[in-house]
Amino acid sequence: MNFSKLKASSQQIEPISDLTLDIYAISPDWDNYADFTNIDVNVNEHLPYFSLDVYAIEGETLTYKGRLFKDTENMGPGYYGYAFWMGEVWLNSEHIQLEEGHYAIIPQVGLGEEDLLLDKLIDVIIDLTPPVSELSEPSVTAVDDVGTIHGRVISDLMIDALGNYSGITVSVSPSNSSNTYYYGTFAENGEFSVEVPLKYGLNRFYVTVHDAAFNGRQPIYTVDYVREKEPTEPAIAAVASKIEAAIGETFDIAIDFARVNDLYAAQFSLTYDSALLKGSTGPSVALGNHQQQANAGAALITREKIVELGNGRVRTDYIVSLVGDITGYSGAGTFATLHFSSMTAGTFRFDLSQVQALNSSAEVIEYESVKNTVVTVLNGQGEQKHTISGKVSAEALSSSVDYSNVWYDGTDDVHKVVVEAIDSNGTVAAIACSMGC
Ligand SMILES: [Ca+2]
Ligand SMILES: [Ca+2]
Repeated sequence: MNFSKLKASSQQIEPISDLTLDIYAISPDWDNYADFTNIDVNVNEHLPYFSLDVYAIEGETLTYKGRLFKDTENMGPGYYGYAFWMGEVWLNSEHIQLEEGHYAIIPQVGLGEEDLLLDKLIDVIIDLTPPVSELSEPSVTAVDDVGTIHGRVISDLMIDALGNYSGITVSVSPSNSSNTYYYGTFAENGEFSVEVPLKYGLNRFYVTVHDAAFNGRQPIYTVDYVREKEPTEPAIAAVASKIEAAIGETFDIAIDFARVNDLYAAQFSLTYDSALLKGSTGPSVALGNHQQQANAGAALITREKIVELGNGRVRTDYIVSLVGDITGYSGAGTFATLHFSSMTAGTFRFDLSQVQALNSSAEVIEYESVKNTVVTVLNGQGEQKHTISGKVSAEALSSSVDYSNVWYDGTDDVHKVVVEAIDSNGTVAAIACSMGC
């Protein structure tokens, strides 16, 4: 290596390097939060003069504010630290405290103009004022169990100095968990949003908006949000088409289900008064449509068995199932609709039991609750528009009579023929017992 090359390389050694602050924003108000910063620098060669000067940054303009540190004792190479700087400088032999503002610390390694090392400039912000902010109206929006707290940070020195919201922190703590924090995100215009979990009932949150120097570190907003509990609907319910019916007037009991996923098959038993005249049972429209969409050509399987309990009560056991390798039905609907009428007045209970639903993997679907219903049949009210008379013979049942209109209710040797009058909409208008009743 010749001498000229050695000289060239030595000139490339920077007199100082790694001038750093451990925090860039301070609030020297003695509250133990960001009250000072520590300054470190590597001195790489003997410096007959070294100072750290502070300039105010106003746009593109740097204005000298004073001297943070000066050494004229020929500083040797090494690693130097200046601890606990709280924003004081020397200016004209006076020790002064800098005001709030955006400053630059610039090292100087000699008294020439070129000795002010502008390329080593570091920013520091002295800030004693909390951000100015507001909450939106409404302050909370919610989707199910996720709430979002909305607001806006209007102004802060940090925003002016940094040109963005990176020096501002919005945090939210739920009142029941003081160590849990949710943090906000900013839009470019300073609007912030914080997602929070919501429980049922009153949710109280404390909102803190602080800057990087921890001004505003106490909550400034208390936000309340009440999440209403959804009324617990019975998942399966016997629902009467009429609460009151006249003697001879038909009414339906629909076995409704709500909010089910992947329903493939179901069974239920409905127990009712043996004085009632039960007509046909309409199959599930929802499951029937689903079957047609998923596997057209196959018909829903339904099975119905009627059991005389002998205590003045009758029980209908009903099974409905989709057919084929198809996914189940999701949504609400009806398992079946049972048609009734009564020739006697009274209050009649319809009680569900043995309710079970299965999904397409033959797993049991849990239900929240099962609800029964009551229908009162009143004397002499309403008028019976449809009169069914005459007699249907056993032969007729097997040949010419339309099965959709005649429902044969019989077990083994007991023959009971129930006839329904169907109106033009396909609605059961009247039910009469024709034989064996
Ligand atoms: Ca402080
Ligand atoms: Ca501030």
